Amino acid sequence: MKLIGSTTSPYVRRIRILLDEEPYEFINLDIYGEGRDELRKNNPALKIPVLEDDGQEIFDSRIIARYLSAKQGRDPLTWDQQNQLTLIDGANDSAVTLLLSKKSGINVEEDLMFWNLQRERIMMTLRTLAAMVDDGQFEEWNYPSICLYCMVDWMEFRDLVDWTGVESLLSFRDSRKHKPWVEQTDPRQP
Ligand SMILES: N[C@@H](CCC(=O)N[C@@H](CS)C(=O)NCC(=O)O)C(=O)O
Repeated sequence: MKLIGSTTSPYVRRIRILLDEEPYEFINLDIYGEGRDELRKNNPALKIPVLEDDGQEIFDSRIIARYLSAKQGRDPLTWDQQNQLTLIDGANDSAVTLLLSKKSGINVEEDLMFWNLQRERIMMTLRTLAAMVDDGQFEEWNYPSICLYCMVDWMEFRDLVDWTGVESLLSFRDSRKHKPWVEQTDPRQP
């Protein structure tokens, strides 16, 4: 099994944590630099992660998680858990858009419809997820919790969010820092 990704991507990190003790090769690419040709060869959508297993290529972390879950004979996620993933992915995608825009030299703090929509989605989603954390919905260390952890930790690492009013998310993150594979996959490490 081979996982193509990067050490900084929150979508790749969730799969690395999910893979746990599973033996696999990790290909760490700089997708905006010298690793781009390799990415072009592996995913026409030009996104990471990509999983390769027994000649089968799988794109998108959500589908990779489904593939691994089926392979390991685990129960599928409930509809409520699927909704949690949709919320996490929505906020995470908007945050990636903000980061790439910033890296392109765009001022994302400007009062423009597109940036306002991204910021509104991020904050509304984070408030909903914080309430779910307070309600005990992320107590179990399962795939939705892993995804929430990776998103919160990445947003803090990239300094993309004002955490006022959603501090529960940081407490959630802080209390799970020592879970298996979390420290080894910290994006702050080289
Ligand atoms: N829905 C995808 C999102 C993956 C994604 O956006 N990955 C980012 C890295 S954090 C990426 O490859 N971005 C490249 C780009 O947007 O050009 C998944 O869950 O795998």
